[in-house]
Amino acid sequence: MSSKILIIGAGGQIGSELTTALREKYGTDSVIASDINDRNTKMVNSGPFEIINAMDYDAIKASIIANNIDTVYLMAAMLSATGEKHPEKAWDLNMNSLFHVLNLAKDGLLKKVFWPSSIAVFGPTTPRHNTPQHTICEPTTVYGITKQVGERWCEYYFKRYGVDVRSVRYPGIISYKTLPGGGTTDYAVEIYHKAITDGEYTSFLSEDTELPMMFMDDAINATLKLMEAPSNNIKIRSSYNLSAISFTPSEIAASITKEFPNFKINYNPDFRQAIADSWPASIDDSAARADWNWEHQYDLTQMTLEMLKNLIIKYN
Ligand code: AKB
Repeated sequence: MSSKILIIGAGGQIGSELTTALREKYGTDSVIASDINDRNTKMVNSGPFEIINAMDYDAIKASIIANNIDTVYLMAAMLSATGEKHPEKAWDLNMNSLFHVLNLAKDGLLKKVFWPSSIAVFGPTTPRHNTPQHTICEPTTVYGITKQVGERWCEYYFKRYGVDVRSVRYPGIISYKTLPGGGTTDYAVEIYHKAITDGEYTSFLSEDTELPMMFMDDAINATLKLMEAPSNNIKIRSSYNLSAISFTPSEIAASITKEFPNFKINYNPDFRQAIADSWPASIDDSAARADWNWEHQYDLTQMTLEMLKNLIIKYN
């Protein structure tokens, strides 16, 4: 029998593109999208959709039973920048939703779970360059703390209860189809929009802040690949390092200037600078490449061309 999937947080940046990809792969009716509201109308109208609050255990359980779900992608989370404004809410949302899904899997209602972690699990004491899979993790944001603790719980549920939970540590994800919400890496999406609409952009990170990033297509491919890999190949049950490209605001601006010579970038760092300064500049993801054949496709130049080409169409 083919798998029946529930995506929690399907209206968000990664969730919405993941829903489309999973529907293309497994069929529209096999993938139930859910979110706390129906604001993402494209998502709501593109196939089965339910309103589910990720903190509502009963609602998640009812949907799993009613729809014969065997796999959950838990994409709802409060990200790093918003999390610093609402630390307790970030803790409640990010941890409770994870426990609900892990417990439903432990109770035999699910066969497989995907839960995203983040480069935010690392902190200022982590080696900044080519950050290893296993290293010091002393995150300084509440978002990073929830992801680090979540990773420990995922591994615990796998070892203690045999829950098939899989995870990657996403870097900043860049897409022309959906906007990110409340992250520190959001500048790398905003800059492309502003290049088209205003011809200039004021970055909230300083010009030489290098962070790990990835084009959305690569992030979706990684997610699908990880979830399709035979269980025995998944040697890491906390979360896999995942890497594609690293760049600074001045480097992404230079890649835009190649296409739009008049594009201008200004710098006005805000509270997000301190978050970015606590994160790695580049990531060693050799374990993901070895265990489930992960490889990325897009470099900075290819990503910039793809972003600009599609945003020109969108704004015209
Ligand atoms: C954020 O900036 O908070 C996220 C992330 C790196 O997890 N994009």
